[in-house]
Amino acid sequence: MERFGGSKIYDRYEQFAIAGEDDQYRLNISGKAVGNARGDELSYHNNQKFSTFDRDNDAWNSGNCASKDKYAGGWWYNSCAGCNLNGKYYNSMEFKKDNKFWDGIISLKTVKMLIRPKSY
Ligand SMILES: [Ca+2]
Repeated sequence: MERFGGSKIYDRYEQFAIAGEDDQYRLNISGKAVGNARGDELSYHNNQKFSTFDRDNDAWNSGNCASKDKYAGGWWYNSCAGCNLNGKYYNSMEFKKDNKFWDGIISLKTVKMLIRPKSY
């Protein structure tokens, strides 16, 4: 992940698996996260099904995280929050400051998710 300004951060998991359609592409990660990203935001979403704007599979009972304007993208949402690499692109490192949002969202300049076989 690259921040605006050029610094790069990453997280690595020993296991990253996604279930099939019958389990709504549930996320399964394990293994100690290695990396220099702040915290381990992805583990918060572990074991969640994938949600989209028209498919609410998240753990938030009051609505659909994927259809909220501040997140605006499909992800393995728990009860929203945490990280979302499919989130809205703000084209700036600035926190979103308008009053519609209760907290700040930081947009990253670029992100990549790389997966390789365990035997690699
Ligand atoms: Ca929900």
